[in-house]
Amino acid sequence: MQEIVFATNNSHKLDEIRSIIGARFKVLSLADIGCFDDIPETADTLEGNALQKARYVKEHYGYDCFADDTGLMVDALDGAPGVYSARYAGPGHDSRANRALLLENMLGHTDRRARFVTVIALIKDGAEHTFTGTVEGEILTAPEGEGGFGYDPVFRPQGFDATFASMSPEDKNAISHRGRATARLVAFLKS
Ligand code: ITT
Repeated sequence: MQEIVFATNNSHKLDEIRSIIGARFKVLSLADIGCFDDIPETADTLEGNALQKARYVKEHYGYDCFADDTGLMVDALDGAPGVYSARYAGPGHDSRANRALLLENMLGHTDRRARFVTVIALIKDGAEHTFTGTVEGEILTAPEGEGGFGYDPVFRPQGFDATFASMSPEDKNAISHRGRATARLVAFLKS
């Protein structure tokens, strides 16, 4: 089976990607290759950050790999938290605080439209490629559901009654930003 490194420190992302492409590729984690670094993520675009993470692993560890960067773009907040989604409520990755700040900033807004965007950057055989996936939806006024991670409890995808956090992992992956970007990655890897 072909091996590929997924450059992420987010175990939820790793689980999602493995359940999407695990049958075809052996997806190695950063721990699997002995990388415990705090990989810099200092670009101001999703694509820039995804490339930065993938290049770091290639340069320092020599593996072909891919990385994703994801943002939640909220129309009423002029696209925030966007590329700063991970640290919206301050340094660190406190999803509960990020969700609370988002709901607070959305108080009084009737336009609840938002979208998740994932950009996956792949470095393979000396070339760089990017794949994007998007899902439209809206921000609820209170969290719903126990599953998922990050902003999932406050995001309801268009055409569904449930938040991502209320869906099974399979149902989320079938329509999600990461699921769509991953489908493009897989199509490329197969071609
Ligand atoms: P890596 O950079 O190590 O991959 P991260 O958690 O920092 O992991 P991102 O910068 O891509 O990942 O994530 C941006 C934020 O968006 C972060 O707060 C995540 O919890 C959240 N997020 C990412 N994917 C999500 C998803 O599918 N559903 C809900 N929230 C998500």
